[in-house]
Amino acid sequence: MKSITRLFSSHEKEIILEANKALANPTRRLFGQQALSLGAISMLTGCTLNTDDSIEQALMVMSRLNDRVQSWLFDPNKMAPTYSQAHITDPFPFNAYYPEEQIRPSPVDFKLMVSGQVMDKKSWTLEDLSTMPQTSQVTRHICVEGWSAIGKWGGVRFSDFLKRIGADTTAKFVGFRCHDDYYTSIDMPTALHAQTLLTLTYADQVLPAKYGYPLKLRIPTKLGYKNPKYIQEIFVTNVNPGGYWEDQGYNWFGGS
Ligand SMILES: Nc1nc2c(c(=O)[nH]1)N[C@H]1C(S)=C(S)[C@@H](COP(=O)(O)O)O[C@H]1N2
Ligand SMILES: [Mo]
Repeated sequence: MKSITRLFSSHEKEIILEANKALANPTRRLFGQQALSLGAISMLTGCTLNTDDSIEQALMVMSRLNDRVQSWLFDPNKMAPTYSQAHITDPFPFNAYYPEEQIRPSPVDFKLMVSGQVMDKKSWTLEDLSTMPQTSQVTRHICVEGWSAIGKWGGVRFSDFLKRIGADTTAKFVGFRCHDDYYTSIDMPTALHAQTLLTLTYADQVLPAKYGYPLKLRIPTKLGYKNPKYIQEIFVTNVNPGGYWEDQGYNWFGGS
């Protein structure tokens, strides 16, 4: 994954450029609804869409508008599909912003840090987490790069964890900082969704290094890049913390 340019084909860019021309030339505005609405995008975003850079800027603004629409459409009661164990993808693919040989092992004396708008900021060992009620699910992980795979993850329901630490669930965001300097964040309704799990296992085994030891947040209602591995710190906030890919133009809401 590189920049936002990969999300839009040159054909789509042409349409946007055409729309911008139509906006500049009133007679061309008569050419159909689509061009007009795309022209409206340039008005909404305040960008003159005549270079690649300005198109990217406009698309960033659109992506933020799109976040609001997506979070409004998100149904907290709608479940992602689950599968039988027979459907599990073996081997499950590894992915990160670096190759597998460059995985940095997490420290053995690991403690999960908790910060921001929560009552109890004590750190958690894996043992502490394993004393909480555990659940598991077989779901499909969908990567924006064009592959998907089915796997089994187990751990603590994230809503239970948030309740346990006294998180302010009226806050807007939950952010994640990871051992490999990756970071991401999710909206509170998704954090509280019944299928969002703070996982300690993959295929009933302690999470292997490549799948995110010690902790991975598994969110079957979101794309792969919204599922942080190697979690070091979880924080609750009203300021959108962004994310590694999100800050490079990938859609922040990232629903699948
Ligand atoms: N810490 C961390 N988490 C991450 C990433 C990463 O590079 N670092 N990549 C994301 C992306 S893009 C994908 S598709 C999944 C891949 O998870 P997997 O290796 O278990 O398939 O992890 C996500 N979480
Ligand atoms: Mo991904």
